Amino acid sequence: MAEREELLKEISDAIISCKKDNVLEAVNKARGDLEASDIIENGLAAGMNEVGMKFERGKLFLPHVMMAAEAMTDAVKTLEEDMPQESRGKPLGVVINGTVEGDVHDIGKSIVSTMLQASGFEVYDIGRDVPAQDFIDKIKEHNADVVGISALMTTTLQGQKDIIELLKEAGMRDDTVVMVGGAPATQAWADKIGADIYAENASIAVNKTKEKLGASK
Ligand code: B12
Repeated sequence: MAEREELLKEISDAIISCKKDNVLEAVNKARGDLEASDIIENGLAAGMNEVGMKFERGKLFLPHVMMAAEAMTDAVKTLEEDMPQESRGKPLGVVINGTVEGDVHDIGKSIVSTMLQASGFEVYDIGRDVPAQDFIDKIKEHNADVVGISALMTTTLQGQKDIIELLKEAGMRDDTVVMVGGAPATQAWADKIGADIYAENASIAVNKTKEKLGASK
């Protein structure tokens, strides 16, 4: 069995190469040995972070980032098949999860949806570039316990606060657990806008949601 570190590095290097075939090959090689969540967080996402840094330094350009993003999305879809679904009679809670209006970044948000679903939550992923009012309407429609709000740009972060304000106006704030995330979000930001949960990655999001809803596992 190849070393975990070696397999993860191969995956992250493949993402950095921005070639879909390389990514799927490296992921398929690791699938038998490593858990899907490990591959996603420590292989694919690690590579994507590196892509982001190279983009910032002008070493990679937007078309490369788009190719890497597409490869990552496909790889996560493939890995969903490997995730043991924690099947219970009743879901641990109902979650609405989306990316704020004006923001098309959805890779991280979709990973959070996938991991919550695999952990026994009923998840409605409402997509990206979602108007604030749509979050409120979907929470009502599905009688959701939790709303996950993703924002990947400093310019769209404010959208998280807007949704909290709308929840207050609708008299729904006390009945809805608000969870925020995305690269520019921090615990300090979450505290400032009065969110209930901040999570820096999908595994932490699952643990904190379970903790908040009092779910045992
Ligand atoms: C991939 C990418 C893209 C792809 C997105 C594809 C897609 N389908 O998502 C494409 C190429 C389309 C893109 C476009 C743009 N991008 Co872009 N993009 C990135 C990049 C490189 C990686 C993001 C990513 O997917 N990371 C991997 C995932 C796994 O990590 P993540 O998203 O952080 O998610 C994890 C956590 O944050 C957390 N999380 C995420 N969401 C949530 C939600 C909840 C509820 C919780 C609890 C947790 C959580 O858990 C996730 C999993 O662990 C970042 C760089 C970076 N460092 O983030 C830039 C970046 C975000 N983009 C940036 C920019 C500027 C743009 C563009 C404006 C570029 C342009 N000039 O046109 C456009 C945006 C258009 C728009 N209106 O939205 C900037 C934003 C700068 C800023 N102002 O803050 C960044 C930081 C790059 C940079 N330094 O310039 N981008």
